[in-house]
Amino acid sequence: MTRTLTILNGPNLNLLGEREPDIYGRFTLADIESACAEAARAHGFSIAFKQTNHEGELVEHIQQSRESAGLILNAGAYTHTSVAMHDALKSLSIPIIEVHLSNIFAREPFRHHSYVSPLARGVICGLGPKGYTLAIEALTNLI
Ligand code: CA2
Repeated sequence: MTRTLTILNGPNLNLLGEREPDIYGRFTLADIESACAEAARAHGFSIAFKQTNHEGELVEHIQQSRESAGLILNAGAYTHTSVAMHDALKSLSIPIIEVHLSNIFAREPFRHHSYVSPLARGVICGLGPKGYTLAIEALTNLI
């Protein structure tokens, strides 16, 4: 069985560390990738870590993730809008963990609905970058 975990990040997450530090902190996406690689390695896994600002590309990355052992997904704003992403996730049989840096339930009402959550084995939000490494721990236990 493959020992790769796919970690996908949606729109604007490439801007981490540049703006809105009050909401998202001062770390960059590269910092998160390094922490994930280290956490995965400790459990005997490697990672395929990706970010896209495009909905169709996110759908393609989700389709390709079927080759991996599990998926960690922070779909950014597409979490709240994308039926195409929901349909792609529905076609997967690998476990999915949904992650958000911020607590989406403490923010605007339009962030309270997720097209990912009904298809996820678990949801982690509001814990900043730690949410990603917690998701790796959970996922490696599930696999
Ligand atoms: O809290 C999260 O992880 C989110 O997925 C982040 C998304 C937001 O639309 C979701 O509701 C919750 C936004 C990511 C934008 O990231 C930025 C980072 C720095 C500067 C501007 C945007």
